[in-house]
Amino acid sequence: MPTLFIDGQWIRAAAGGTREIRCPADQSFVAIVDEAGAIDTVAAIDAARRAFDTGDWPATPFTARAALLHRVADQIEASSVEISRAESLDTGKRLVESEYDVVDVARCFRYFAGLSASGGRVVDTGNPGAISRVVQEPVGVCGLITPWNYPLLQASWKVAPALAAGNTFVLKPSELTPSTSIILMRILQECGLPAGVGNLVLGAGATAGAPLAEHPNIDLVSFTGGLVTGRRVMAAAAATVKKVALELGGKNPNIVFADADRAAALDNALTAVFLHSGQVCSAGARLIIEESIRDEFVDDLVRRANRIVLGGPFDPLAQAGTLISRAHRDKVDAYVEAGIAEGAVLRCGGRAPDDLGLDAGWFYRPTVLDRCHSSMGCVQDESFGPVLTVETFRGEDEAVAIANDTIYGLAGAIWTSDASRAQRVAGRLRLGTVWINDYHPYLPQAEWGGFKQSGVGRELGPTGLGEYVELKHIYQNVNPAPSGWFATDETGGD
Ligand code: TXE
Repeated sequence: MPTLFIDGQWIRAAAGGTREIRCPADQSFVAIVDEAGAIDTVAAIDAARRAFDTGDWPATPFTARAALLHRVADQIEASSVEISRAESLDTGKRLVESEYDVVDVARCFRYFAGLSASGGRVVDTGNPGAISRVVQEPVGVCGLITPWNYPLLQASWKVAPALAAGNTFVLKPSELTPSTSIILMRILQECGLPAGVGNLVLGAGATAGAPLAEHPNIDLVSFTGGLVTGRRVMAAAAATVKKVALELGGKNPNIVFADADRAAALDNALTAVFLHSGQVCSAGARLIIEESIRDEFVDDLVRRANRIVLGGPFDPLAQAGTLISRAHRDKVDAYVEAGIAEGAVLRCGGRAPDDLGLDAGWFYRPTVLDRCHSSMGCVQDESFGPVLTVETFRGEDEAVAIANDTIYGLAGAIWTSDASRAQRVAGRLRLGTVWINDYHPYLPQAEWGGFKQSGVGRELGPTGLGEYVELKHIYQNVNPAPSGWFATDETGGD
């Protein structure tokens, strides 16, 4: 079956290219999908442009758009088994994690279905003869570029608000994980999305993705992925001054004070960094711990990390899965090697597992690098793997200074039993999300995004919808009259 969806049709790539998808946990065959080139992406942009400029969708009443989003959420829930399985096969993540993701995807569509984008406000003109309104309108054609770690979830964070606000879009998921985006487009089609409103292109970033940042007919590009690619997307978008939203990951601090609930802090320090093998933009990859408790805490953490069971997506005993690709595992390994060369002490992991049955996958043992400090590359750079660096502090000021000493600013946590300290420190951290005595929860109602080089703009929440909205000021003089600013024929001039 063709897998590009352009102008309401499932089609093959113009040049006939295809790509084979294999499960990173064992290299088993998953699918062959079409590989778009720039020509296909431009065709998709043209379709989205026509649907926006001449179609009904942007002016469709919000209630009708919301009803469609609810139908999509229903269908996602009804297809949960198929979607979770497809997500796990593409990413290698454990099935239970994919199942959680599908619940969140449906929730995201419902949230944006309930958030009206058709509002506006009346402005006091100070003139009884004039009416002034600021109204919200869709931005236009949106280029949506997503990564491989949470393929459908990240697509839903963009597709749902884009549609809620009345935009049309071209979605380009990661070339490594296309399957659930294909299912999403099928569901959108079944739920009655008009032709051209939603389009899907699959393929490599440099060919299929780049036109979404460069093309003058794209009004907004929303990108989630790596920092280097994000900078490239932003630079390309500058040529046509399009709106840009970027979510670029982080190097997130997890600060543990000596007065924290030790058992909870320890358990969550493991989840913070090793969930999905660290391939999470908000992973708590920097443990910043009060010096007085460091030895015992880190010893316990290493003991627990050593016991984490790795396995494939359908292994019921597995607690963590594989990395996405050989290239990514090589990158993580090189990062650990560089950390050791810089003086970090390897406490556990630092290698692929020896377990029989895992040798065909790109697994990497949970790794702890001890005795780190913030001037080290392994603390500053995102590994995006199961690697924790450990730094210590004495006192609140030093904890804050160390945590903020990074180019990133996505998320992080504070563990303490002192509520006023928790609030004080939360206020001083330059992060888009701060958790207190918890790690990882997010809500579709609350904005998600980063300070500093973690990104531009926000996803989720009312501000997440706002990225997909343009504001227009409409001023009407209900009693038109000459302004008298310039001389009239009667009053002067040559
Ligand atoms: O992501 P890329 P990669 C981080 C993580 C990881 C690193 C690189 O540190 O190791 O990024 O990962 C598309 N124009 N994150 O190389 O390249 C690409 O096809 C337009 C953090 O896999 O950023 C894919 O769809 N698009 C992150 C998407 O960009 C382009 C999640 C992301 O790929 C493009 C993933 C171009 N020139 C990795 N080049 C997070 N924030 O959650 C590539 N793409």
